[in-house]
Amino acid sequence: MPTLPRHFFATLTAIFVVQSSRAVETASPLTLFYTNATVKWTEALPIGNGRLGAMIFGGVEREHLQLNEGTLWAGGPYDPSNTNALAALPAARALIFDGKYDDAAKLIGDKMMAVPLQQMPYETLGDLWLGFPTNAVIENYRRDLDLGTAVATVSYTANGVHFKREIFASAVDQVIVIHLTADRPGQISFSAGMTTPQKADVVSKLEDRILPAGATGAATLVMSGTNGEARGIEGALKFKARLKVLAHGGGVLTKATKLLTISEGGYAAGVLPYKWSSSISVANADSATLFIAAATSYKNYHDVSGNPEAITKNQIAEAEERWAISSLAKHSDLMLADHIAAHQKLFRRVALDLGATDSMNLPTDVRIAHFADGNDPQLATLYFQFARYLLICCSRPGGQPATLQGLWNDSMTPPWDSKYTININTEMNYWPAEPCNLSECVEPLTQMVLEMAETGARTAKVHYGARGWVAHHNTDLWRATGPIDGPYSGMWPLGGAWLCQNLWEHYLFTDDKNYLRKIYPAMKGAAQFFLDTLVEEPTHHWLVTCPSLSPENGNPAAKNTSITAGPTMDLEILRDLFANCIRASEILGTDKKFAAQLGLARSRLAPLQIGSSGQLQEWLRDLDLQSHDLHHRHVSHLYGLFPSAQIDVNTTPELAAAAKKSLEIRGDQATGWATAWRINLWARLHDGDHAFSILEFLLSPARTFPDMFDAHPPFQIDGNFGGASGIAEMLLQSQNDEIQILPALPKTWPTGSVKGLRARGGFEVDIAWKDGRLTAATIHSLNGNPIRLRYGQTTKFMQTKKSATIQWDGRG
Ligand code: FUC
Repeated sequence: MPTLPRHFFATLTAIFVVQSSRAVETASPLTLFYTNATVKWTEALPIGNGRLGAMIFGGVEREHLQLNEGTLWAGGPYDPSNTNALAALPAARALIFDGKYDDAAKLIGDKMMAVPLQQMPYETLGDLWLGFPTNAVIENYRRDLDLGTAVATVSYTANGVHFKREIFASAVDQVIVIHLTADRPGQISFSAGMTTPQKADVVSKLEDRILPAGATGAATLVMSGTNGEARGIEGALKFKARLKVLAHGGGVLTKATKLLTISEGGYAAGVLPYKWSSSISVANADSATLFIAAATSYKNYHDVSGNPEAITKNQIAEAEERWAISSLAKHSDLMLADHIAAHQKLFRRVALDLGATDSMNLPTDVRIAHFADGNDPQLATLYFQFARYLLICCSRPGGQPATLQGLWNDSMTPPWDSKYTININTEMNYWPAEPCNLSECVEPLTQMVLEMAETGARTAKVHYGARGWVAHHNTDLWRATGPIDGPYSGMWPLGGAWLCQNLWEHYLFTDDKNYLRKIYPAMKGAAQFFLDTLVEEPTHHWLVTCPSLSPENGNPAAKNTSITAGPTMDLEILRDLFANCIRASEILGTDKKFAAQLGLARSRLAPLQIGSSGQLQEWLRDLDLQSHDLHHRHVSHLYGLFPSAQIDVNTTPELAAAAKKSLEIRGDQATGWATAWRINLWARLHDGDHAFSILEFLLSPARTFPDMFDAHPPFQIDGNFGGASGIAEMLLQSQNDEIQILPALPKTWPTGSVKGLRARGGFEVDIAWKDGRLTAATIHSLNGNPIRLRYGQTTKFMQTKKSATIQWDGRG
């Protein structure tokens, strides 16, 4: 942050003109671009700084930024425990072991669900609208998003004047910045207003103090509001959004009047659902800069005493100082330069080249429609890098983890509340984080799990009379951990245990013992819960979970419920959790006795079983082929193959063959995330061509919106992240102490290279290949661990030194 006092700049006159030439290069191949503006949200382009997000529509006469702030959810701190649950637990178990699954489901639905039955939704902050003079002849329209700079640009020529809007969400300055420029002076005229469906007022004010250096006018719009109640939980948050407009040349004025005639023009709904209250107008400026700051009073899941007024005021004041410094120094643009540097620090770590064709000159939506034609390998690169871009934009240290929609949601009642579904979706969001070299982006997830270990301890005690902690299939901003929605999807106590696996992966990739020390109590608590709640099933006396379910898939032995005991996925997750805890206790030199208990319990867990059709069984009994839905989207029992590595083509070939059979039965096409999961699974089976054929479906209009957001449908970001993870798995795998180079390279990418992928054990790997053969692998050893390399059937064991680089050509 600048150290010079604000008055220093304020006393200088406005002879300093902000340069319109900025160091932004938007012609990079890693650019999404379109030749038309849009009014559809899934065609708008996302920016974000991990906390503030915007979707940019790019209208010529009416620019629209739909805004989000990561902590603006409904409700307030709450405890969803149901004090009737524990008493019903023995009867529910007895019914399940008696085969009376539907009766068990009824009892669970009546007595054991969380109160309230649903959690709190993530909500939109509102919208910024900019109205520009109409009646011009528009030429050369383009809107784009450069993934390499994280800057969105809208440009066009109107009556011979070239206009440009550059928009970015700065993680450094914690504001969204909009630069409006033209290639002739005096051309920037517009009005700005904000609307919101939240309970809020918007007021405008002209600056009553001396203007910052370089500005000829300044004005502010302030939106002040409170969040809403949901499902009986009162809203407890205050929030502010602040728009600052700085003009150069021309003037700024506020008007407490209606700004635009919103009913005219082609908005989807015809008329906007909200009312204006205040607005700002700028007339005939040479250029203008807008800052948007927003914050809520959320500090953490039990503390809502933050001061959004002070936070946003400071953010705007600091942004203004930085802007003035640029202006004074005739610097190109400090904020932009810092923003790009912060983004590139993460983004540039991985470079992927799968080949390039002329298709790259086509608009992105056209390319998506034609990906299956097979002539556009660079679109897969763009899709891969878009996911990395999205993760950087929606999951930065200090913020909230990526929701079902990342950071971007235009609704008060979004699909599945845009929260955290932890029976696959949230875990999938973080699959690319480690292999794709964005390890820092896991921090918000780590923080959330540590907090869930606190709230989940109460759920464990009240619902199960158990030690440790538990979370079911969803959580929200308030870290609610009870079983929600209904028994069919909600009565699944493995959500926390699975999330611990994501955290363990962070340790495996980074080898960071301090991190392990930090997460170990949460891992231990998750395991402790199951030591207390696993029960013996009557047939084989194996230890199983009960009640539980195989996520969202009906129990074939029941009429209309998923409720069962010991679904395969649960036992796979617990096999990992217990093994990880045992390993962690050894590394940290603690909890010997507890580790021994875990070892014993682990050996008694129901084993993986191969069914009569050669498939990996999803349930304790061989019921798969009697499934109510053979092509069900969830492939939960294949967790053991991916993301876990209990099933492996090299070490457990029979189980791998069974997993393959199950995958074939399920089929290739499903919802967005479920399609993406299948890519990862086929990559783990070392069938790159099959994985690629599924990628073709994922990257088609059926599963990818024009702005490249994944289509469940509706929009859900997990498919983007799962898809990028799948591409990474095709090129590099590192499970079971082995670095596998090009384990699932499809024929369609005969020649290419990737730089900067990460492997478990602390390695960074660059790979180049030609005509389908490895030409060079370069392994940078970050921690000096030994490694075994594999290319096809060739393996090679190597000792490494910290910071050493190893070259390998794939020969033994
Ligand atoms: C799980 C999935 C659905 C959807 C929802 C958010 O329940 O089964 O397909 O993705 O999460």
